[in-house]
Amino acid sequence: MSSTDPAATRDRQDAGDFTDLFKVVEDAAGPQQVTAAQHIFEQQRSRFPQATGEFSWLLSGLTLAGKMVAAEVRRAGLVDILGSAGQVNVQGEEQQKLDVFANRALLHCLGHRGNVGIMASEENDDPLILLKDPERGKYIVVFDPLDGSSNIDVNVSVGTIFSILRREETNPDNPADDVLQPGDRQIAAGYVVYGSSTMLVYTTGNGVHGFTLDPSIGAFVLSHPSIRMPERGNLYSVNEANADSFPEYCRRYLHGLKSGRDGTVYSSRYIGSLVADFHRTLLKGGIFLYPPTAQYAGGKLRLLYEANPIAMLAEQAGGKATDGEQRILAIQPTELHQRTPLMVGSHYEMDLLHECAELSKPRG
Ligand code: AHM
Ligand code: MG
Repeated sequence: MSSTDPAATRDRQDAGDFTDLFKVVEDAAGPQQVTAAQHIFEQQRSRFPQATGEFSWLLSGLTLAGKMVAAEVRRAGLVDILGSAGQVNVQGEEQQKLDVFANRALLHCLGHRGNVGIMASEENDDPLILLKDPERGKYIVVFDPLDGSSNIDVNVSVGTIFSILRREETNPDNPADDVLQPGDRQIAAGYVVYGSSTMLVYTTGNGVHGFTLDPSIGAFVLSHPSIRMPERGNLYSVNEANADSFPEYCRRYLHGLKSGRDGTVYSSRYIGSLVADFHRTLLKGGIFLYPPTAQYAGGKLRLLYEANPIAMLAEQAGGKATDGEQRILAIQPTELHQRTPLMVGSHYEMDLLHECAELSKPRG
């Protein structure tokens, strides 16, 4: 039967399929900007027709928190001036440091969704158990509220990173341990980067999509649909001040890139904010590395709320992420604030790194 048949249209709408209705609206209104809220809802509707909308509701809590933090980051210089004059603002309230503000914004926006069972943040020692009943609190959200916050004072990009897990009640006596799931079990991951513009980049396991905050309407607008990381790049990103204590295979690898022996002239870029360094790597290709160092023998970055979400985004965009030995997403965490080495980037550069690591292993 034709899709214009009124009875068939009615049946579809009764079944919750409003495609015809949306088409009528689009024909009448012309092409419109797609907001993050619309995109999230559409993705859920088309992939999980039985979905209740709860997950979209949860994600909208994250976009709201992102907007609140973006607004505060924009005022950061002014807040500092007021803060230095006695740490009290004009309303008589104590000034909050931005990372404390960002943490509170996320806890507030997610804590009231009604479906988040556990939240865990870089800023809190222990996970926060909101709903003990896993049927009601069926999601776990883990986040770094303001990654790279030491860069705030010098006006350099910072970001918020998040990872969403389904609550699998495996530890009834100690629900906090439900957070300790390998990255492969993430059902969504993303970040907001507060840069020259504010961008939200997220995945629910169906590609990676980027949205730019349009301050004039206060909405994230789809600007980078279905992002693919280039197969190969010409940038590497690492804190070279630590190079003397990197594992030997990393030093050899970097030396190889710099030598130009495979015909590519590499440049180095290092911001010191993981979100910003990864965002560039995602769009331009190449590699980001934070290997083990003398100071951080097990790596510096945190597995659950830095490496895991970044690794899911990288893989969804066609790139790779490892700790030098195995896929980041395969690591079984044992602690909430566990650290890991992180190497993430384009296929070509990651395969080359893998070859160097294999060559360095003792033959036996
Ligand atoms: P933070 O979460 O306390 O801000 O620390 C993590 C940051 C990452 O954003 C960045 O990749 C790394 O630390 C930079 O470390 P270093 O200054 O040692 O190069
Ligand atoms: Mg961080």
